[in-house]
Amino acid sequence: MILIKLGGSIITNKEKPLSARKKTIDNLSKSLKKIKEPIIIVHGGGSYGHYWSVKYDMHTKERKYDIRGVSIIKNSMIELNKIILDSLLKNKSNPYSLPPTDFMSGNKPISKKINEVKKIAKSGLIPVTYGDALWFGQNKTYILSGDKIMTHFAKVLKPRLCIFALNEDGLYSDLKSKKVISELKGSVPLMSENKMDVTGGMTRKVEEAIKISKMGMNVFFVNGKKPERIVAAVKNREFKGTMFRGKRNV
Ligand code: IP8
Repeated sequence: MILIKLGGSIITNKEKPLSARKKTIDNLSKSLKKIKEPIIIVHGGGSYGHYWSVKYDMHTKERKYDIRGVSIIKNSMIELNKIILDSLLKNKSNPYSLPPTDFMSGNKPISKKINEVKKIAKSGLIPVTYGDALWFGQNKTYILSGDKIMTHFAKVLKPRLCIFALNEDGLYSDLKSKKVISELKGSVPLMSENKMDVTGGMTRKVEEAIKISKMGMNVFFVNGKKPERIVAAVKNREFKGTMFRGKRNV
């Protein structure tokens, strides 16, 4: 079982509201078709969900946000999800759209439901879920990041590998030379942040990757614009990107 997060910055142009990178998505779909083991896809919000979250000042903290914003954010994520599903279908995969309301109750993941997702993936369908605006309770709502979903799923499903497809070659040891850290041990370099991102961008990804690797699983950061690198990593051929080696009790 492989868990793959398609980052919002790879599937959309974050500089331009509501712009999906359809060609990149198609290339990803074509490569993912070459993976012959069960996969689950999680995707981010990019210039869909994040654009509206910034506009309506909605964040990851559970609060009473503008219900108009909640509705519009949710709607935009369905639109982006549909673009991913259409691309997978067109490229002969069988996606199974899975809104996070199917496995979340408030801000808690429902293990029983997540275990069912594994069965869906094993049947040959590809569950495709995404970061979203969610109901919390008592008129409060919040933004659930796709990166958090990765951790929730990893904890229950124990995938063989967790992949984050990014708009970069991996984590850089310094931003100037763009030298990629091939394996991460110890401290994490500082990262610049994007104001377009309400869920914390790269910092959040690294945090979740560290959590997952501490649970014992390997996490791999790879450039989603070079989807053949995803296939090579899954087939254990070559790891061109940044690997967070799974270790327990660190
Ligand atoms: O891009 C956030 O998901 P992420 C989705 O995975 C929304 O952090 C609605 C902003």
